[in-house]
Amino acid sequence: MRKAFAAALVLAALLFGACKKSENGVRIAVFIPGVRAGSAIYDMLASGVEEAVAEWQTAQGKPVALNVIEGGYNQASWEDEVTALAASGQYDVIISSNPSLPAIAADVLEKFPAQKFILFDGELSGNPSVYTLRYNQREQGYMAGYIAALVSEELGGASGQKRLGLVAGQEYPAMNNVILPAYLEGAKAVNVGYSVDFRVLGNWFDAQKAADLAQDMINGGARVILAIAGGANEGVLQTAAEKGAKVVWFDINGYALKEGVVVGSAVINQDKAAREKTLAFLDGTLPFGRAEYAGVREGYVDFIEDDPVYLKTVSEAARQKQSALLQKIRSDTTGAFLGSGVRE
Ligand code: RBF
Repeated sequence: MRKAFAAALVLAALLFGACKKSENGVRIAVFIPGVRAGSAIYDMLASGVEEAVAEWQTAQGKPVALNVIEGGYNQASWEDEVTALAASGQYDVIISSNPSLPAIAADVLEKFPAQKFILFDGELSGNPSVYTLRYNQREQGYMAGYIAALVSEELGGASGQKRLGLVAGQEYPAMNNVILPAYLEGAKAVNVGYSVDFRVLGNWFDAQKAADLAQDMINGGARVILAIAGGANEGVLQTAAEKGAKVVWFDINGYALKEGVVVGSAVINQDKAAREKTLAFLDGTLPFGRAEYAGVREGYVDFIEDDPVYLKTVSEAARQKQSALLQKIRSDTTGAFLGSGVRE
């Protein structure tokens, strides 16, 4: 049934779309593997490409057609959806962001080898049709763990429980092998006694279940929780606000989302990356075939420490320590401190 549906999609795309490519200039598809609203990593992807397209059109006076397609939460359908986009022949490039996209793109390319892909938050090298940019999430996770533990120390006092929370939408290699261990490592740099209560939601949208998990973690002694569950993060914020717990935000600046509750923002500048790489594609200078890896020193991973809400919410002592960590990562040009990190 699924195969028949995919075949029908492909056929329809071939019949109706094949002759349109480049008739009116460059055509770009942004494939959101999920839903844009509530998932900052996807919203940054789309807005970065949108910015690049607007800039390029203004500067060059040439039209660029941009189509942003939401793939939805059914991950089993993503490959069919990307296949249909490639089969349509309508797009000079498909731009997306997810650790699972490189494998999907590689499969699609076996059938449609002319398709080009720009993929963020994933990694694939040596395929001449694919450019990838993966972020150093060891740095991102470590900075989140460090601030979480600094704040937890102040909330719990010297004898307080040394337990932090992490809610993830699902388990995946970058989470289990990079983000979670780095979060713990950062916390242990504050005090070796820290452990992480790691909870998995099973989806990226169920705010009620995320709220319940947060409640459970708080009951278990966690005072600070890192939220990496897309649209469901809202539930973590709500529970933390009600119970006097704190939240560390990931991917974007989250301080203003719940003033006084969000105590850290370890961010990825995916909007900047999407803008730059789309412009490079339009210029014809994007190095297809390459897998790039970038973090704090390259300007794609950061910790927001100049937000007035952060200044108000977090003690000066904790902020100074966090700032010193950021400086240490910035000046770690030899990779002696965090290095490039474990990537798998
Ligand atoms: N992150 C989100 O914010 N929203 C999502 O819908 C989402 N879906 C994902 C689906 C899969 C299969 C995988 C592997 C990851 C997903 N992520 C999602 C996590 C995302 O790739 C990234 O790890 C986090 O945003 C932290 O930077």
